[in-house]
Amino acid sequence: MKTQAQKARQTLLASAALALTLGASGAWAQDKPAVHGDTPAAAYEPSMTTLAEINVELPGRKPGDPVMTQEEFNTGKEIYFQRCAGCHGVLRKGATGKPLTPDITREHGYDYLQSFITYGSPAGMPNWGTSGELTEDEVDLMARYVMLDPPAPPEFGMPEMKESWKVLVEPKDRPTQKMNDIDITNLMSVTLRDSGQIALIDGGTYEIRAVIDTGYAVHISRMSASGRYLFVIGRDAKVNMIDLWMETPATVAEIKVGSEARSIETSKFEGWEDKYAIAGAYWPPQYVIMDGETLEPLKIVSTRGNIYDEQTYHPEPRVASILASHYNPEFIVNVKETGKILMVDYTDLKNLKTTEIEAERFLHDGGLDSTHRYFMVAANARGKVAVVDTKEDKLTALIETGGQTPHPGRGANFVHPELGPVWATSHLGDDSVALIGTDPEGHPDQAWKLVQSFYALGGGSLFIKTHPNSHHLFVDAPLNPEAEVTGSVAVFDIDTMKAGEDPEMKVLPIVEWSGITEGQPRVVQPEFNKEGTEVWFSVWNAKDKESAIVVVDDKTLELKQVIKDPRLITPTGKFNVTNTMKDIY
Ligand code: DHE
Repeated sequence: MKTQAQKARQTLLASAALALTLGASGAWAQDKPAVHGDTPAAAYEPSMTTLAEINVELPGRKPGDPVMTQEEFNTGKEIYFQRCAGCHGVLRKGATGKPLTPDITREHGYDYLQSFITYGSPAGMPNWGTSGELTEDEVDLMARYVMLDPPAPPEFGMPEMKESWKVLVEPKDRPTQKMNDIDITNLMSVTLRDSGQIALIDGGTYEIRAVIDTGYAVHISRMSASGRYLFVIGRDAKVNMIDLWMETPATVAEIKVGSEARSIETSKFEGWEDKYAIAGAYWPPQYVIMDGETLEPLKIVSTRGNIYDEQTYHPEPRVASILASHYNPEFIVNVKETGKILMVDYTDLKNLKTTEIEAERFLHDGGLDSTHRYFMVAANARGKVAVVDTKEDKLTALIETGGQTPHPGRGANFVHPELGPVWATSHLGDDSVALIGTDPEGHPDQAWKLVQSFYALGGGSLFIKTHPNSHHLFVDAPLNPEAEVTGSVAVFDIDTMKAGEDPEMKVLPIVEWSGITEGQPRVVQPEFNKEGTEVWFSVWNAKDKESAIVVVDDKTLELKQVIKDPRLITPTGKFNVTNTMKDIY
C-alpha cells in the first residue's frame, strides 16, 4: 500500500504541475491534457464537432480584413469549433477562456496571434503549433481567421425541431405489456461513443440484447420514471427514445433539439411519471421540454442572460446537467456560464414558473443526496460544489472541495462510520476525494461542510461510485497522464473509514484483468448492477482497438466477468436501469 500511496503522490505532483501550467483561465483550460492529441483525454475537451459541419458563408470583406478564401474560412471554422469554441465560446465572446472578438484580435495583430497560437501561454492557452497539433499553415490560417467577424451558427427553434421529430412507433401501436424475457430492471445501457450507438447488456447474463443507433458520440442515458422508456442524447443533440418493452428494444421516437447537447432527463414527481422529457443544449443555449411518450417538442426556453454575480450579459450560457426533482414537479437545470440553477416547474407549460437560484459559474455535473432532497452540483472551474434544497428551492451552501476541478458524475452517497451520511466527489485536477456532510438533522455539525479529504489513485478522475448495498467506494482516473493509473481503479472500504485518517486504498488492475494488451485503454465510470453486488467498468480503448467491460464482484473485489464483443466499440458511460431510474448512487 505504501508504494501505491507514493505512486499516487507522484501522480498528484504530475497532475498538479499539469494543472498549473494550464493555468487558472477556466475549467476547460484546467481540464486540458498536456498534449492535445487524439486521446480520450483530448476528447474531454468540449468540441463543437456538429457546429463545425454547418456551412457558413465567408463574411463580406471589410477594410482591414485579412485575405481569406471561402475554403480557408471553412477550414478555420472547423478548427475553431472543434478546438477553440469550448473555451472561447461559439461567438468568441469568451467562456472559460478569453474573448476573441475582432476588436480585440485586430488590436493584437497578426504577428502576436500567430505567435500566441504557436507557443500558447502560461495562463492556459495550449501550444497548438509547437505541440504539432496544428501545422504552420493552420496556425497562419487561424491567426487570420480570428481577426474576421465570428460566424454565428444558426438558431434551432420549433420549426427545425418539428422537422427533425419522428414518431417511429405511435403510442397506440406499442406493446401493452413487456414482450421480451429481459430483466429490464437490471439492464445496462452502455454508451458506444465512437460508433454512435448504445448497447443494451443484460445485467444478469452479460449478453448484449440490442445495439441501437443513436446520435453522434452519444453522451448519457436516462430512464423514464416507470422504467419503460430509455432516453439517450448524442453530442449532435439527437435524442432517441427507446421502448424497453418491445420484443427487441428499439427507438420509438427521435428528435434533434439543437446542434450540440449533453443532457437529457424525465419527469419523476408523483403523478407526473413518464409525462415529460427535457433536454439541454450547448448550442443554441436552450432547453426544451418534450412530451414523454412521443418527444413532441412543447416548450423551448433560451438560457441567454446575465451572469449571476457580475450581472453582465452572456450570449451563450450552455446547459450542463439536468436532474428531475423528487420533491416538486420540477426540473433542475444547470446553466454553466451564468452560474444559475433553474428550478423549472413543469405543471403549467403555458405559464411557466422558474425559480432562478444564484449558485456559481461553470456548473457542470452533479447528483442528489441519499434522501433525494438536496442536489449537489460541481462548479468545476471554481473548485466548488453548490447545494440546493429541492424542497424549498433555495441555495443551501457553496462548498470549496479543497481540490482542483471537482468532477463527481452524479457523486457517491454513503454513511461514514464516524461522520454520518456524506456525498463524495473526486477531482480532475488532482487526486483528492472530498466528502461533504449531507445530514443536517442527524449530524448538523457536519452538514454542508467538507468533512474529510483523502487521496485516491491520481489526478484525472471523472467518476466515483458506490451503492447502498455496497461497502466500497470506487474512484477512477481515466484522464491521468500515466497508463498504469488510467488502467486501474481505486477502492476504499467504507466500514473502516475514520475521521481525519486516510483510508487504506486498494488498487484493482482492471485493464490487466481485461486481457487487452493493444492500445492504451482507460478505465472509466464504475456502475453497479441493480442489487449492488457487482460493479462494471468500461475499458475504453481507441475506436480501432479492442475494448471491454470488466465486471468485479463487490464483496470479494475479484474479477467476475470480462465482456468482449466486436460490437463493443469505445464503451464509456454505463447506466443501470434501476439505479438510473431511482437515482441510486
Ligand atoms: Fe461528459 C455527464 C459534459 C466529456 C462521459 N458530461 C456529463 C454531463 C455533462 C457533460 C454536462 C452531465 C449530464 C447530466 O447529468 O444531465 N462531457 C461534457 C463535456 O462538455 C465534455 C467535457 C466534453 C465534450 O465535448 O463533450 C464531456 N464525458 C466526456 C467524455 O469524454 C466522457 C468521459 C466519455 C464520453 O462518453 O464522451 C464523458 N459524461 C460522461 C458520462 C456522464 C457524463 C459517462 C454521465 C455520468 C453519470 O453517472 O451520470
